[in-house]
Amino acid sequence: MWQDEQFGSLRIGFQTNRLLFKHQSPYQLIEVFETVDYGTILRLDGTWQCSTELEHTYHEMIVHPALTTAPSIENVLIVGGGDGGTAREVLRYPEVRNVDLVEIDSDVVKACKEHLSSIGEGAWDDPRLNLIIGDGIQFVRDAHQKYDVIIVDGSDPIGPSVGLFNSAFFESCARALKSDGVLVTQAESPRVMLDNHIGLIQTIRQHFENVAPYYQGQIIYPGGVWSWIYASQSVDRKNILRDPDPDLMIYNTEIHHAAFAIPNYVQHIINRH
Ligand code: SPD
Repeated sequence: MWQDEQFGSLRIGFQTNRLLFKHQSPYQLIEVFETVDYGTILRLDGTWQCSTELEHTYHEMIVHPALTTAPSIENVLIVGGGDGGTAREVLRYPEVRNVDLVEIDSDVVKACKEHLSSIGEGAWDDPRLNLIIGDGIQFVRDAHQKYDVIIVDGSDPIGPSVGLFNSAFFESCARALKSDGVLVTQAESPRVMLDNHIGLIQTIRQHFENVAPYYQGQIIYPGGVWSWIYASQSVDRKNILRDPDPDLMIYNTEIHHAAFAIPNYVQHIINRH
């Protein structure tokens, strides 16, 4: 049986063996499928999130550009990321002392721990991880401490993640970050969600001095190429301070520098604003 995500007139489909889990949480429809070739896959409100076989690119790219360049990485906040993959990558660094992971939907965490457990791996049992079930937007707004790194690993700007794309949220993030902290957020497909992508760059520029989108291919999301945004007040994203783990599947220092190359069709629009 084929299952897909439909994005306008585009479909991204997987051949699946069976449905493992389906539940309407207070926030979204959660579905988990066993695929024929790509492991177990999570779909939220009809949109693919991660598969056990194809998740590494996304989780490595959302984490390591920030974690290799931020001057300090002791205290990290993850907003979203209920599958545990982003936490797993952050916790590779022995310098990390505390990770607050704020996920709005406890049912996503439950489903991922049960059906996609290889994604979170040991992260869930790591004493440095502090899982908070709650609204990440409110959490950042009320944050009393300052983080070294904030990573926003939400879904698309619909449903529970819509507030993770607006100016007020990034204003709170700027306040909750140290002056030499680094923020990274997932930033949609530049190819088929160009307005969202450009809009997010402009929004984050209202609150951070240095704002740079970066890119990498993704099989499971519409458009085939995905993006993240790196933002800081003072940190030089080109200055890699820590060696990446050589066991990573994709991320290395050359990928780091290459990923920040901006395609012309994006650069031309950025130049006009
Ligand atoms: N179109 C879906 C974008 C989802 C990005 N977040 C995925 C969560 C993986 N931790």
